[in-house]
Amino acid sequence: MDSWRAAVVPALPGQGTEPRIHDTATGQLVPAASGRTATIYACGITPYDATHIGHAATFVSWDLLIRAWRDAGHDVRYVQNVTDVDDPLLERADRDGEDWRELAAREIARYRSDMAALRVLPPDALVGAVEALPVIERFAGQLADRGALYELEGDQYFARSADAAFGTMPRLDPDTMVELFAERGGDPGRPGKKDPLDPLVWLAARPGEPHWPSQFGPGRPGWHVECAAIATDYLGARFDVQAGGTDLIFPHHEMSASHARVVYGGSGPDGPAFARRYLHAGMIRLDGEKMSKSLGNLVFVSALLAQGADPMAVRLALLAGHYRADRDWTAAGLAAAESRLARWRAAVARAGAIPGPPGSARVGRGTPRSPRSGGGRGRAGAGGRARAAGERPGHAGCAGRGRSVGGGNHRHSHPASGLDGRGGARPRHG
Ligand code: 5CA
Ligand code: ZN
Repeated sequence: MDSWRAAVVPALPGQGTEPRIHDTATGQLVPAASGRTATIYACGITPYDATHIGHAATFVSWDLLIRAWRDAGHDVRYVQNVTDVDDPLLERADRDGEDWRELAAREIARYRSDMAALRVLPPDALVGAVEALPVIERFAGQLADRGALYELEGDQYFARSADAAFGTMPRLDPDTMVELFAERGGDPGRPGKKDPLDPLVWLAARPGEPHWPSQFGPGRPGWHVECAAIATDYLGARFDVQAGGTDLIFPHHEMSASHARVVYGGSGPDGPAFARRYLHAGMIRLDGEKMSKSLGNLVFVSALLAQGADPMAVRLALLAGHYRADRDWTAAGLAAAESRLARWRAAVARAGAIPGPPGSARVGRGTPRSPRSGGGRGRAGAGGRARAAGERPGHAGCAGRGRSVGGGNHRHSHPASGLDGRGGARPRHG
């Protein structure tokens, strides 16, 4: 499906250092990419109640990594899905008496415009589950060929016993896995399953629900097989990073990885199939509670922007916290980001009035910007250094430079932050 228009990223002189990330699977801080072309699959939205500020925080975090990769000289291949058919979407459409396709289309449109406003760079491929049905069915067929599926009352389940490495990434004990599986869309208690943790791969058609013909009979795909199939079809059996919020560590990311290990191999010289690194963002809360569709305690990006919030301040408020930390969204945080942004813009405007030495990096000269690439109110002319006196960018405000993305204690400006600060010149070190 269509993605959204990319903001222009200024070309900065010099090269950033290799971004490193905390890998959930190992608990280690490791280089995020393994080759010149960095590859990332980010789990995308289920299109209802999107985009809330928790979604935005997560996608801004991946945007930061992608910019840092580019700054470090990588090409990036970025794929994201849209779960445009699944139980929660159908339940919401049913509750509101709306056609599920119309609900999805409206929410995807809103998501696209929110992402563009926040200057989040679009994925190279934004792939809906419905358009990817042939890919998903083919992948599920490969699971069946490996003997990893079994039928229960017409539904197809994945036997987790088919994957010797099942459960290694999240590093959780079995009881916790069952608990999380039940909380997050699984059905551990369904009678007849071989193992409580076996997930659905193909759900046979239910009356009144959408379904498509397939080798398993009419039905629709399960959630985990959707991401396993799309990620490996677009990025290959092995890719660098699988990204999502911490609520996806288990079961979703582990199930997708487990499916892929069965289809493409769980060992070998290149390591197990699927992601080399697992990257997870903390949960955004409102008044201490996880912001979630089911709780209904949502702050929408579109509502904030309609109320006049500067999208660059929203972005900066999100980047002011460490991406891995669970953290609260607050009006005070947004106000602090607004004033920080105003200080930065004023400093850039002042610096712009001072001619730099010949050959110095200049923003606003040779750094094209899109005509309407992210709102913002301040004005700033050409100028070199982007940091206001005494100002330190937020934790996640920069990446690379030998530090982890989102690692704190920075001493330089924010060349890769993606802020449309009208002052993105690379700071001169030394
Ligand atoms: N479609 C699936 C992934 S395949 C899904 O989880 N959709 S979602 O709309 O619920 O979430 C989209 C992304 O936002 C996921 O990475 C999820 O982990 C993240 N997310 C959801 N709620 C929050 C929150 N409160 N804070 C931070 N990230 C969140
Ligand atoms: Zn996913």
